[in-house]
Amino acid sequence: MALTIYGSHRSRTMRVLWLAAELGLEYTHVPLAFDDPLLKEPEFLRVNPAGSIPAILDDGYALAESLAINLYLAKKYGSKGRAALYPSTLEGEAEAWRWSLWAQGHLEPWVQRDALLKDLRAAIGDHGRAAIAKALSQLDETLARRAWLVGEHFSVADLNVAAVLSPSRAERLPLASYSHVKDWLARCYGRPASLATRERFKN
Ligand SMILES: N[C@@H](CCC(=O)N[C@@H](CS)C(=O)NCC(=O)O)C(=O)O
Repeated sequence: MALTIYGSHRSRTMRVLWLAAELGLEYTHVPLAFDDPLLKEPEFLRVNPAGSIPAILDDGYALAESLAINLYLAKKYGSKGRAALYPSTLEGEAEAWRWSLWAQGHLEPWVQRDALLKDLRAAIGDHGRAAIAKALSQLDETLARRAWLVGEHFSVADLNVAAVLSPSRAERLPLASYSHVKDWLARCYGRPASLATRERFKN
């Protein structure tokens, strides 16, 4: 197996680095920053035609989109064992897709860093805040009923949604009103692989 992960940890690549740590994967890390001109050069565009990070090359297979990368890696390398990161049933798999797509479509656009939200706010008014409240309420109601998003243990679905609510984003959100989300995030980010990844890529 030869896995290369492209992207600085100061980007959405962090969520792929976290997942790789959960799986104990070995990889080559190419820490390109989001504004590195190399992202728009032919060599990188062959890996990701969108010219953005994260992207991976796994035994010659190129893939982009952080949450898709995590689903792919979790399915390929994390499908076995009692606490498998990738759900073992068709329904569980569908739930992992559902939560990942939900996080991408209904959560991530609204929890972008403050600067971006500030720029958007003039155009969107309070809509962004209402959308965040709606998404967090939905997540909180789900987590009031169950400890993890899919199945009985932590899975790639939890990682993908928690990654969108990264600590730097979460600290700006009114999480005190969403105690189940707050507790779940603490459990996700308290995992040894998360702590180790954040320690390893702290600078
Ligand atoms: N939806 C994509 C977003 C990728 C993205 O926007 N990446 C940023 C860095 S976090 C980037 O590379 N921006 C530079 C660019 O798009 O030119 C994902 O989740 O991977």
